[in-house]
Amino acid sequence: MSMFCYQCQEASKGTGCSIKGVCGKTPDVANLQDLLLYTAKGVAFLSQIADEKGLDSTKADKYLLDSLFITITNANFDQQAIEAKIKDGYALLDELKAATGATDLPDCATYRAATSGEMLQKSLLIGILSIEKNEDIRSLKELLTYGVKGMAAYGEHAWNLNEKQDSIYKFLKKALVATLSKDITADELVGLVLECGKNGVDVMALLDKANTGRFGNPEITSVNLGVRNNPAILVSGHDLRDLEELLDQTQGTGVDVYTHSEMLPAHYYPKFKKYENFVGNYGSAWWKQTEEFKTFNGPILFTTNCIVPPKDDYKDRVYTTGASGFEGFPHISDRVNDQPKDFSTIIEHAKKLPAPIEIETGEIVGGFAHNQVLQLADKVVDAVKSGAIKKFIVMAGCDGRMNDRNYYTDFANELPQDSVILTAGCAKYRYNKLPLGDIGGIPRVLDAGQCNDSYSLAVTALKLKEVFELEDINDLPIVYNIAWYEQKAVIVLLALLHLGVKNINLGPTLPAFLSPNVAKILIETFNIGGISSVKEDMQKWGITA
Ligand code: SF4
Ligand code: SF3
Repeated sequence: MSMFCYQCQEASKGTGCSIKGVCGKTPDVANLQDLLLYTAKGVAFLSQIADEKGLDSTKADKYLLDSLFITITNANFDQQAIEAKIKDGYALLDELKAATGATDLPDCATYRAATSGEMLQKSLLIGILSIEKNEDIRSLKELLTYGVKGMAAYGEHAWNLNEKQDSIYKFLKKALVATLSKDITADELVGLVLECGKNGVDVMALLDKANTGRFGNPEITSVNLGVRNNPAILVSGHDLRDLEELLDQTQGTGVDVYTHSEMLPAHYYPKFKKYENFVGNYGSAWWKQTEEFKTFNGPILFTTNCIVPPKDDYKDRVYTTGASGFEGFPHISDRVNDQPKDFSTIIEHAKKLPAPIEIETGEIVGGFAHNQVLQLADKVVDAVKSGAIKKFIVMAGCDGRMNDRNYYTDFANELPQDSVILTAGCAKYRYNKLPLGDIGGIPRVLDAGQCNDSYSLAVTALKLKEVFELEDINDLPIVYNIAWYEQKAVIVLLALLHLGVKNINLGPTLPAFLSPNVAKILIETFNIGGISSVKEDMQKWGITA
């Protein structure tokens, strides 16, 4: 076994990647990510002590967000960048050790590799299979760790927009330190997993505040799928501040900007509508990038995951920034003192390249985040009362490349006319271009936004519960058919559980990191289930034509 990772839905053979990642991660990159996580745990340990002493934790908090984000599926494949982050961690550990005067530290807080070779050697000793032998404890520790990784990603976007919340970083440290414990019990870990869900709600609310505070409340918007005849840059990932700065810097240059995959919802925000060169959305979900980037012709900017190892025909025009990285792609440096990043290289590059080739035409409609849906509340309530809407189906989460995800397209197609899909995340690309029509002017696919905007779906559900004067959120006519892929979906799931949502169906497969006993706890406590065939599931969930 040259590596071990089972954090995403595409884990090899449904159990884990042990030779090379299905995502394209090499063993060295996977192992160094393990070492980065290990170093981050050391930082969390010392930073907790610093917190107790009332010392400033800004640097450690940011380090933890960055380094956890780097280890998320498809975010960073750049060995040198990961090594550099580990070294930054060593410097920070030295600082924290000196500032706190702490002694009796765990290995992750004291270990320092002197060379790249030593890093790789050490990384082989600290992977999850080596450090936790009990299958159930390991499963719970990883569930918690992945939840925390998802939190870190959302926390980072909020931080970039200057929205910070101490309790979130404190929990993050508490969770990471708990995974170091050799005698923590399964019950204690279950408690932390549930607490993680609460912090998941908090971090998504914080990001919602950051995004809406700066860019306005998303509103119903038709997004163009076609192209114009100008050179252009394609922006992927989730970071709206990066997009804003790029748009500012492309003004008057003759370069257009398009969104890809999870960046699509940027079009729903009022602030982004003022940019005349912000043309539309190009292509679909992340995994289609190897086809779509070829025809786009211009440079592509990744602000976060999901990167697929590139094909030769476009690899010389891909850039990364933030937590994302790939060996050989130029990386646009971080902000210094909150000043905008410098996107001039990618803009100059775009000017030399031809305009995108059109791959589709038409428009898609989105922008149904909580504020917009609440404005439509009367209409929605009337439609429910009159029986025009009988069921809402939450189909949020991630898309992925496996064929069995056709299930979600078939499911959307088979739904009766009196049902409405509530979506968020890149899962939407499985059905957002289908001609599903509307119910009295309410589209049958309501897209709230990015995966973090699953928060919006929860706010909408809570509001409906109030309007219909129900005791329990589970009494609403809502079915949860969630698709997952990476660790942000884990925090979304834990957040929904915290809000009291039960009967969530998770697909296309249950996580490889759930041991049979841990899966049993989730099934018994929350009635979480998997999916089977469209027909059987519709029957099971009482969806009838
Ligand atoms: Fe495998 Fe997923 Fe881990 Fe990549 S992130 S190595 S595909 S389990
Ligand atoms: Fe998508 Fe990667 Fe999960 Fe943000 S872009 S939802 S998979």
